[in-house]
Amino acid sequence: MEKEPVRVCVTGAAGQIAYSLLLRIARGDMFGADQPVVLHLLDLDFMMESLNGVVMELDDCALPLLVEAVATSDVAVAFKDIDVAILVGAFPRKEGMERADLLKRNVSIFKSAGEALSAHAKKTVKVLVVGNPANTNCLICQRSASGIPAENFTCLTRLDQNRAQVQIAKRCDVNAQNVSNVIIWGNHSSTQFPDVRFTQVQVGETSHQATDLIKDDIWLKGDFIKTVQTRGAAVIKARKLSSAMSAAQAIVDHIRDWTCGTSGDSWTSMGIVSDGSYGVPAGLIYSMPVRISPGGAYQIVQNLEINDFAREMMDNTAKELLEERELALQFLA
Ligand code: NAX
Repeated sequence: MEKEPVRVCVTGAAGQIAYSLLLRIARGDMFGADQPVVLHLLDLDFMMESLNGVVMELDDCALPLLVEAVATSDVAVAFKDIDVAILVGAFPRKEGMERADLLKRNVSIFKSAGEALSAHAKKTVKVLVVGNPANTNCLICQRSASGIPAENFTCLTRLDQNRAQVQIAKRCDVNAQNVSNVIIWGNHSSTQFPDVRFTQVQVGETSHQATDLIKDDIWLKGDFIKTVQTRGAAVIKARKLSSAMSAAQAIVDHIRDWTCGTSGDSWTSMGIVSDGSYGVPAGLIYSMPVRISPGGAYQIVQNLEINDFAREMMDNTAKELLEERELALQFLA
């Protein structure tokens, strides 16, 4: 018997990330080749003509798993009974704009999104915030969504993890698939800490510690971290547009792992509500390593050794998030 469709809302659905993402969801990359989907596509009023064009294209793909694609600028329609919310739409940073202004605009968007999720979505809805500043937008959304468990709110740091994984793979001359257990700690910003102290690299039949294979602490603590932290800016400089294809891939990876679970002993990084583990202030949305069971329950990977270098990096990104939170909460009142 055919499965019940999964209802997935994507906001910012007329934008460039969505353009790379929607086909991936509709053809089964996110939920599997036997899982029908209904797409709820939300964008602003003035983008409806463009969004209708995207829906025409989705129709024209003649996809067996796509039951329906609904284009709307009404959150009540967009969030009605959804299982998954992928919140991509956000107010973009404009030239000369102050950080406080950007936060203010986004607090208003993500407060409304949280309230609307609470009013219209399933109480089990899984929420992934992509729009920047992703961690703090997620925090505002989570706090505004009464009746939905805090652990259902996550933000995207998988793109950072994928970027780090590839840097290590290139350095070790292996495929990215052979690199596991990279961690992204903290904010999806240039203060994030890509941590490869526990990363494994499979070479042939043997698994090695990445640090033993690479044997270059100066690179690992220097250029490697810098490259991952500033990769988004490097893509913008080259493409004159921000990452879209790779962001879509990371969104697919994040939701697929959150739905199907991580495999074996491996873990992945997600921005989640901190429970105080590793000395991260409770309540912040902070990227951490998690193991996920099929269905979506996740646990923070515990008992990883935090040395002085890691402590400093983790505290630095937490400090930035605390400042963002303080500013954002002023606008939430
Ligand atoms: P685009 O400007 O191409 O698209 C954004 C879309 O969102 C537009 O169609 C706009 O009309 C819509 N929108 C704005 N406010 C909305 C609202 N309140 N409700 C519904 N729709 C709304 O941006 P795109 O390149 O798709 O990027 C979207 C967001 O992702 C940005 O905030 C960007 O900074 C962020 N990113 C986050 C990443 C992450 O890893 N967390 C990586 C990629 C990306 O930089």
